[in-house]
Amino acid sequence: MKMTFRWYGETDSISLLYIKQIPGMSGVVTAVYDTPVGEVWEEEKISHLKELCDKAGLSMEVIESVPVHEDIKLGKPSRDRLIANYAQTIRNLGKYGVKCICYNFMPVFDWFRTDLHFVQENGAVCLAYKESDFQKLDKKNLRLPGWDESYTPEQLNGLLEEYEGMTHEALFENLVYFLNGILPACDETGIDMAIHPDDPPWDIFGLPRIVGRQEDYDKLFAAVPNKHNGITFCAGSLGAGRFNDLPKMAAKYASRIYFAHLRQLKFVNETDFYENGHRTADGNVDIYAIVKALVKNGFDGYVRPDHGRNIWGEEGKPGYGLYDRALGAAYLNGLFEAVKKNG
Ligand code: DNO
Repeated sequence: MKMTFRWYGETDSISLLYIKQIPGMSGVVTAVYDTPVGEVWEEEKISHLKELCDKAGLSMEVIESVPVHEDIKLGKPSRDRLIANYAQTIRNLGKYGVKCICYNFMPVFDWFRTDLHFVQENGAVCLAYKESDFQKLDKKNLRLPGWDESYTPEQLNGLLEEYEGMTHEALFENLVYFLNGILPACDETGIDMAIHPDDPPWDIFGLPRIVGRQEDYDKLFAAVPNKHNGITFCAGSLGAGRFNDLPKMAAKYASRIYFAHLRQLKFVNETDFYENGHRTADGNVDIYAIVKALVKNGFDGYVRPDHGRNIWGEEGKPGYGLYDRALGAAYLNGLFEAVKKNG
């Protein structure tokens, strides 16, 4: 296992030096943030990032994310050019030692929470999801902070219209088409693709979502068996779906899991939850059982602590402050060590 930490590039308020000070930290997970979605990431930008990481003594082997253009998800004619660009980005990343690319195939929206500043009783601030708040949202007028990409209301409405009538099956076929287009670049470079599950793992705003349950993965690997077609096992995303048995999924797909996002959710009723510290005892996700399932089944990929709370007065990016994620990394390092030694 290689412990990593998400770093939002030079504008991140958390420095590489601080990340390096976290015990057991082997590298960062980062991205080129200033290239429009669909364009090729230039080598100069990649090499600049890599140089900064090298200087800090941190590896840059995981990219999160190379975003997938909506035209690819929609299956529009422009997709062939965009897929060729994506493949070129993979080749460019391969030249700088990148081994794993995390991406997602969620239409329009990335991860979704109804509250980015939920205050817990002890004063810690975290992300939360409340079904009744979600139901009150007007999808045509959404402007939520925190996504990798956000749209103007006009762009958003245009996109939502383009997706009208999109079925799960059609979206799945577009995913397969995309993978078949880029996997030759993965075969050449050795880079593993790690699809991030839908968060939450169900359809939202009438948009189909296709990566969030065990049967989705079975279907994906049957359609595209290439070993570079793999998973980001995100405990928080998959765990939001109470139908998922996470340790079972971790065991079953361990050989396809190239990257694990480990984090905790605390349910307050059947549908509503907030994100908590990483410990197994602090929520409903059995982090211990997941780690055990991964280790026992030969997982040897990258791990990162995922969304943390903002604690000790920190006012970090929601989910991405320094302190609680550092505590998460320390906890996860301990768990992996114990499970490896004692089972
Ligand atoms: C949220 C993240 C996601 C993730 C993308 C991967 O905190 O886990 O935004 O980076 O879905 O493509």
